[in-house]
Amino acid sequence: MLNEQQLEEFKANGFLVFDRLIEKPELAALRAAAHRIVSAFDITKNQTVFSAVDGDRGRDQFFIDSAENISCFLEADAFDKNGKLSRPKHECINKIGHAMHDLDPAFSRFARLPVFADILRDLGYQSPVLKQSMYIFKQPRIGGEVRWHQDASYLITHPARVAGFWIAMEDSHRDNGCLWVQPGGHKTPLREIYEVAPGQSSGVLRPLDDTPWPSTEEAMALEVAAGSVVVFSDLLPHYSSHNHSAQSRQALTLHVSEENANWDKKNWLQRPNLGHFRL
Ligand SMILES: O=C(O)CCC(=O)C(=O)O
Repeated sequence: MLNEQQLEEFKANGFLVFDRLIEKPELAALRAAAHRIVSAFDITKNQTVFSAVDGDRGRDQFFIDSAENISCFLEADAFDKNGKLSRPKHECINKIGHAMHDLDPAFSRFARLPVFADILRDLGYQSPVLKQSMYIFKQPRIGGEVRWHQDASYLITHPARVAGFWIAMEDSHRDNGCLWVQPGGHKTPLREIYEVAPGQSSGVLRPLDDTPWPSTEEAMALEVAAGSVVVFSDLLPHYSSHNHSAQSRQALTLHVSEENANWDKKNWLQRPNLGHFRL
């Protein structure tokens, strides 16, 4: 699947982009599945917000439980100043997470396409297991910023052995909040770690290293067409801006870890019931 040049690029930059790797009918099936999940979601029963700008405060039991179910999280800016939702339900959702790849037939089938396992094997994964899936809407006008972070802060293994796939469901560009990365930034230290003590329903983001996040000059915007796939290392700093445009920027992410790497007990994401699916 990967040629020598791509392997060298991944080693040097910490990420790789595959232009339009996923066919349009596959994208349409996932978008329809996401739409179905939101249609079935009773927004009067739970209005948990997902915001990635607040140092991860506000995570709660609903968030922790989403490790093993399919949950919808709302955009902070979907609420007006009186705390009422200001738009139709389908335009209020920040993301769906985190076990669609186990529990929803469309996501489950997609995540098991051989292409993902093939890429991982070429990158040196011997026994990759799927840990989480997220469908991120980046809604028009209100899609929130995802601050600079490294995935190893949230998916902790010993040794660090996690990879992320980011799959563009729609064309993604600076205006609608595309992904930004720091080429080569996977060689920088892990800056922080999000840990949940056993039995607790929220965690703490603990600083580890004061290396600054990338400057504008060091960052690269990944403006990609729908169907493109980015694979990145767990130490690669990445970010996406608020979406001020009138277009959404939907994306699916899949995160995997090496089965033999030790999954930390303080990870927020624990899967005692669903176990692990090996790709
Ligand atoms: O899609 C985005 O805006 C950010 C996704 C991300 O940060 C992640 O998957 O780790």
